[in-house]
Amino acid sequence: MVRAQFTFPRGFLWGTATAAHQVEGGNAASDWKAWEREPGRVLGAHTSSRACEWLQGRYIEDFDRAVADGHNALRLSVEWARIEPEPGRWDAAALQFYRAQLLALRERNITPMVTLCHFTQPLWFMERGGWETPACIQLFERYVQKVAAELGDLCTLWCTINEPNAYVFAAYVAGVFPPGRHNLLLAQQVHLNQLRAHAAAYYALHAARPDARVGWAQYLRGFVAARPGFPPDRWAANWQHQLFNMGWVNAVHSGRFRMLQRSVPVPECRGTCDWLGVNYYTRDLVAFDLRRPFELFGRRQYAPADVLSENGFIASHPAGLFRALEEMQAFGWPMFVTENGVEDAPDSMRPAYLLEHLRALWQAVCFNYPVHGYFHWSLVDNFEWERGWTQRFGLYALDVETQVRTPRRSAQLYAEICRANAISAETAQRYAAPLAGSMFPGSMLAG
Ligand code: IFM
Repeated sequence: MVRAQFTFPRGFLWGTATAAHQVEGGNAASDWKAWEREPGRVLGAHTSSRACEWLQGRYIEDFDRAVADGHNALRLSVEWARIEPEPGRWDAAALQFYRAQLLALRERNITPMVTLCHFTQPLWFMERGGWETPACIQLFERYVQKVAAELGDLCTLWCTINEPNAYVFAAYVAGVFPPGRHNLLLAQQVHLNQLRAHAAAYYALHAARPDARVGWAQYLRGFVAARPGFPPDRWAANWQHQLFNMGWVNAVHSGRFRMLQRSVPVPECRGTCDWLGVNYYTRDLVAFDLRRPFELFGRRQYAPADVLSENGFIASHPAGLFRALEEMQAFGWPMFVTENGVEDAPDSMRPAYLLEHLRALWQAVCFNYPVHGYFHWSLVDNFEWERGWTQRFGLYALDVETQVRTPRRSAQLYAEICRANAISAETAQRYAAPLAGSMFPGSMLAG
């Protein structure tokens, strides 16, 4: 067999991404803990409960798994509600808990990337109006200053806010995240306030640590006109793309934030990006639909021929990852793929999904797009928000009761890629034989 392989640049970061609320457990002072207690909020009345027991120290065994699998980076988040359970009161034990995590990563030569806000907030913050009022900017800044002072010596890569667009959609449009609102105008205000809070965090981190490299993780979803020859579909797809995907990106680039009814100057946000995180999972076909004002008159659906994940949540479209990176590289920022993955308990789709998305990533690297790492979502199955434990994104399967982790085949596949810093034809052949021929065309796989 020809020993063909797609090789990544030296020093490329390979890891997984996690979020505090989804893996730690016992997150008592957060808005999500309260939300989970309300009937009907989470599928099957599931709760995060002990999650993956990182709070009890199981992060150590998970970091050991990561290092054994050849990962050299890991993205995790710190929990604001744990660090500041009451306004202005800092919890020393919580800060110590995160210091211990970062030290454990350093001992294993794993580069940490720390997210400061991943979908959860302290309950007290939300009771004061949360991100709806401009006061959120100083409150977030104060929290970030504290984290930078306490943890800044242990981390360089900082992600201010995870997927602000997905958060705003879930919490203020679809109403499936706390505070469960359905208000487009408020959604835009929250998006703007978070953007300003991001900028304040950017400067706070740089003031505390000149070596800090600060970005955010942008959820980028593909939006494609369902009927490309039908202008209203193209209009609806473009609107969704501009407002959902590009709002923050354009604002940080230009210093102007575009809202539905106007555009707002945000000069303080301009340039607050040392790197851009791309979270890419899937793409939609968008059809114009007057009955969907909340979704900007676009009805989103997967194409009939799409390969869908276990619960139909994700359609595999690796070309969308390439396209996202292509569009983003025009801004000139270094990039990481900060999330990508698929819910798939039986691991029947994940090997091909992973291989095809990594090939798309490799193509982007070959085009000299400045992508410096990839973080798979996720290391171990974890609490998937309003879908509870019904969706399994882990390279390792989790038995929530016993906390036993079992590697899926994809854990091995990903480990081979991380260790080699490359995807070989032989690896593709072993994990996704039907795909290998198209990934490595010609006769090289024969014999
Ligand atoms: O689990 C989430 C994560 O918290 C944010 N990005 C998408 C993931 C999978 O749905």
